[in-house]
Amino acid sequence: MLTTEQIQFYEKNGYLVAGDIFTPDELNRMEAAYDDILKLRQSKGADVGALWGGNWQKKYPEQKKLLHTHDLQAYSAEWSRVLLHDRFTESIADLMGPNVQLHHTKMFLKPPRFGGAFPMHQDYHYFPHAKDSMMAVVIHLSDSTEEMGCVRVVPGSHKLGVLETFEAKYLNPEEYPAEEATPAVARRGDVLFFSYLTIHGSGMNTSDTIRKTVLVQVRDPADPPLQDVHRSHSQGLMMRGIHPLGNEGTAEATLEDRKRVEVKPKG
Ligand SMILES: O=C(O)CCC(=O)C(=O)O
Repeated sequence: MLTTEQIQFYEKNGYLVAGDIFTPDELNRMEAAYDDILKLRQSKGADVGALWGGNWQKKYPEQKKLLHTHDLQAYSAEWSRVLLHDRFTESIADLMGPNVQLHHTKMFLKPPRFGGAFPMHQDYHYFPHAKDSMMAVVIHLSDSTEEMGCVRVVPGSHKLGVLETFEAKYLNPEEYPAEEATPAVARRGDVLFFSYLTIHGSGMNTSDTIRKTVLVQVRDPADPPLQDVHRSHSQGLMMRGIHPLGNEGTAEATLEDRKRVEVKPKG
């Protein structure tokens, strides 16, 4: 359970790093399953390399691709279990409210010696929702220091609303320099929560150590999507609580269904 101070910190800053959610044994199993998923995907010839396109990359000429795979729960029961893990979902509910629904999962492995960076952005632009309940929950399977390219956030930026994007859905790097953002340094096992309106990105991994994370994107089930985009495996799974609307307004519903739900389009 998160403390009142942690909840207040999240409300004020739009992000929070918290520990003591997973046990060392659980983390070992989660990491072993993470490694197995990546090996399996690579052995099947899947393209697991990712790097965000656009001119922002010119600043990082030496950067390598990240390794990346969506939908961990489609490959591993260990990761399906994480989605229903009591302390994990309880900590999300402490910040979001009692009902927590899955949007998608993805892993990132940032290789040592110049594993790729992320330009500063808001996740809103990838999957806009009516009530902005959407939150990223990043589970750290390794430490994540500044040198390792930890996530960086702009505290309080979730209160700025939806910002204009620049090139490929990121924010103007001149206006929002990654170096000036706050490093969300984390230790193995720590969980980073941030709103999909919080401005964030990350630097390259310039260290000799691999950075391993899994990002679980979650929402309140009563918060309908504004566009039919970014569907993924198990989307709509209830991770905690109940779905107060039934199917209506969820990713499984058709756009026609969603039109019946009162939504407030963003400007
Ligand atoms: O893991 C990172 O370094 C950043 C991830 C991120 O910004 C995202 O997936 O939106």
